[in-house]
Amino acid sequence: MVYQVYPRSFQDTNGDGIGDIQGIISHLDELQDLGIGAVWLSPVYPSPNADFGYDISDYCGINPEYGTMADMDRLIREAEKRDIKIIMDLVINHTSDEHPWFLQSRDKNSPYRDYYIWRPGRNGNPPNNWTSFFAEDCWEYDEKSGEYYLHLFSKKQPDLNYYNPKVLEEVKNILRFWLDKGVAGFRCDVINLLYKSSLEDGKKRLALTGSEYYISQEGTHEILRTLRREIFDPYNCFTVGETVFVTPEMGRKLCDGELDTIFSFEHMEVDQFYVKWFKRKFNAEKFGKVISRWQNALEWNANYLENHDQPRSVSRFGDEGKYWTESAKMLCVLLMTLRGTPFVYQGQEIGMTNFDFTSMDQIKDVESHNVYRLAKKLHIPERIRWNMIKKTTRDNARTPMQWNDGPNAGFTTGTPWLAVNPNYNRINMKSQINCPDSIRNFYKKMIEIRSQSDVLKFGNFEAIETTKCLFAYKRTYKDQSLVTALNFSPVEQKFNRSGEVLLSNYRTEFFNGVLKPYEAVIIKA
Ligand code: TEU
Ligand code: CA
Repeated sequence: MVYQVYPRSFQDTNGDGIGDIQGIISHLDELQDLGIGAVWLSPVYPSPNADFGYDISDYCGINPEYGTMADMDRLIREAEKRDIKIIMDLVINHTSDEHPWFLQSRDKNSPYRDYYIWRPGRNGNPPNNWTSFFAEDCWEYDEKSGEYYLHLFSKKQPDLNYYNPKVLEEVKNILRFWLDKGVAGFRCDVINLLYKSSLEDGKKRLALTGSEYYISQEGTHEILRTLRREIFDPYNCFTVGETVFVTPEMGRKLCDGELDTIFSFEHMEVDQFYVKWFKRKFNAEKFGKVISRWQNALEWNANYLENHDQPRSVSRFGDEGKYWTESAKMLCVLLMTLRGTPFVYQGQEIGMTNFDFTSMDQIKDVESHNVYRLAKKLHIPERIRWNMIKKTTRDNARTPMQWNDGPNAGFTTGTPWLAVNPNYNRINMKSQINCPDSIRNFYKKMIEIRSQSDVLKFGNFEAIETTKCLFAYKRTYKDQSLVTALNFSPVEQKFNRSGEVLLSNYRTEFFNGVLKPYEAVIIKA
């Protein structure tokens, strides 16, 4: 089981309002107590923070805001003492525009020119019609050399050029550097986009024109097979790919001799119209069907309901009001009873919710600002524009971790870089850690049950029932089976089975056919 830490928002120890590595170390005991096997650290490398660490200016350093390399070494050692592995974030589709490679690349005659993708314009326009993930042009003109560079994300994140074999050599060195330090693996950022097979105009789309030339191309598969052979296998290192717009077929290929597993996105898309900014009502039936399809498609999934890019799951798929506790626990059961590696995002284990943002200046994320600007350009009315951002902004997940009911939820003694959710009086770690019925301790219990159950770890998956309100499935290993039934609604639901309960968010005894609001049951079958 992997626990994702977003270091900037986890725990500040020196009062600058920014989480740091010492802060992570200070909570390792609690994480061990929760029962986790690994921590995935969102980027801690030096970065100008255009995209808070996903724009890296030095792959083998530590951002001074977060501490020093000595702190990092200590974190690895302290985690190891507690049997916790460290997984680093590997961001190699792009660097920061302040990375020394890029600074030199701006000079046409530099040996670094070909580290990036430079092209002349077309009659004063960009080289092609592609659009970026962050709602802006994906070509930026550079005065210095009179050409454009490609950036699929912000203009401060120029894409690397994998036609240049030197780039992959650099990547191998970065991987060796961290593996030699004792990290156990990598979460590989947008790893299915590395290789751009052509730079011609793409088919016009509402979002991501050009993507047919860079999503899961053969060149990317080749790169991953090389890394697997030369680095991942020799170091016995774990890899999970973040693979956007991946289909089951692409996923199978990426997990065959390339990565160990991948994050797919389809289940994050059931509450949207075409792009994530246009939200629609959550549909549990669709959700269950998508999850089942992926459970069957891959040998081993990376299961998640939250991360630093997604709004909070209890606000989205559960009920942050009346059934807050019940629905947060129900989602925990879902995550922990699927086949694959469960990933829990910081704060998910205490049921943290979305933030009630009231204005754009509370929001720090570059993506949100770009989308807001674009929506204005497209004359989308202010009320709609604001609603888009408020519900979907990635900052919903990035507000500081709520440790206690003291000032700033115990995150910092200074001014937090992003506002703390005012509900920290009600939702915080301290109030939950010693309360046996809390969401946090439900996670702990569920993690323990999972770790002791061969059925939950190794069993196959079979969907039983998927309706508007109910999702039920069976896991089987050898001659043992467990049935999980989840009620995604505030109304009682019939589920025609009975049996002894292994775990539920309502009962300890026998299940007899009726699920309470947002109830989850695991039944011995
Ligand atoms: O995200 C890739 C990605 O495509 C999205 O999920 C992204 O969050 C965006 O919202 C798309 O609309 C990864 C990282 O997780 C993200 O934090 C980075 O900003 C991005 O790559 C660029 O490195
Ligand atoms: Ca700090």
